Amino acid sequence: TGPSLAVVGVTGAVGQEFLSVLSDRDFPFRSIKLLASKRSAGKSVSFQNHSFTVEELTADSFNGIDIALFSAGGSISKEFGPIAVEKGAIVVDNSSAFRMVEGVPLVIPEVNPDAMEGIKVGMGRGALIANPNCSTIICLMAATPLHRHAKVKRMVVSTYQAASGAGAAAMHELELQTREVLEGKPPTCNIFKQQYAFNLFSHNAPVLENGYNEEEMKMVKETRKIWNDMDVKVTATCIRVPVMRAHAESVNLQFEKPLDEDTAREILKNAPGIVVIDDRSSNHFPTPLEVSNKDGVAVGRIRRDLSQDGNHGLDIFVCGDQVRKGAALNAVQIAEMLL
Ligand code: 11C
Repeated sequence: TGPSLAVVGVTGAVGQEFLSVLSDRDFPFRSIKLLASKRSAGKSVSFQNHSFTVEELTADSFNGIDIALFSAGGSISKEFGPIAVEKGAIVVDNSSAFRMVEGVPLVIPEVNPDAMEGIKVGMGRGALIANPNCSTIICLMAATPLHRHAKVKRMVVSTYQAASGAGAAAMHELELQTREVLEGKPPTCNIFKQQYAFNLFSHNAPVLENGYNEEEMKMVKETRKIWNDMDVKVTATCIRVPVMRAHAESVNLQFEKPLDEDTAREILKNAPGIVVIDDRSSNHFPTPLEVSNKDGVAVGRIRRDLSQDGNHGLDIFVCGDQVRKGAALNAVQIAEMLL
């Protein structure tokens, strides 16, 4: 029993994580179709102790599908997302293709579940729901409970983003380069144009005319849409660091109403999906390694921003698994709300 599922882009890092998360959460389904490009079709993928053959993604793939989880890049989503919807599937899309399209809910279940109200399996038509960018999800998981309490006026984010955000090939490149550099060999640069191991650099997304890169502008625009607040001021600097699969973010918040750090810590301790790691005496705060392969987003370094008047500013440091809460877990949580 349960819906019929399709996973599009199953051989990618997020695609594989979809399968782990579906298993871990005992997601109910009556059938599952594993889809990928022609290049990967025919490969066998193991899932819940069964071997599945990856099928080639075509327009016919979505006949009879209730929920389709997409993570195969924006162009595949643009081509096949609308076809799946036309055939009656509810598409949860991990790409940036539809995020800013009016009428397409952009959802973090802990933050704005209301945005997808009324969309359910069995409602008799297909629909599109977008999964936000990983950096946005991880940031807003921590910022939203505070925003609800004291209303954020301005948010300044600096990210330290892992290799996984650029896919399985980038993770492989980081590992390979690390070995090469240690062995005194020149590093192989296929995915990134510069040395990644033992280095860091501005996010690889294209730089726009305003000087921001696309990743940074996603944080600005997606935050406004998710919070349904076109006035909130957001600025971001996104950096790629040589970490395998969890993003870290420094977030500076300016509030409309006062919010002291003890109250903020209590709010965060009670927030769904958040783990507070904020031990000043032992200098123990969130790290990417501690959240890797975990569902929870960790928050620490919770402190008053001394540069702001009274209790109107806070600094926090956030870490979350990019592949899990930043992508696959968030999408599967959305799918759970469709049942
Ligand atoms: C990264 N956030 O870490 C990117 C990857 O819009 O879904 C995901 C890009 C997106 O590099």
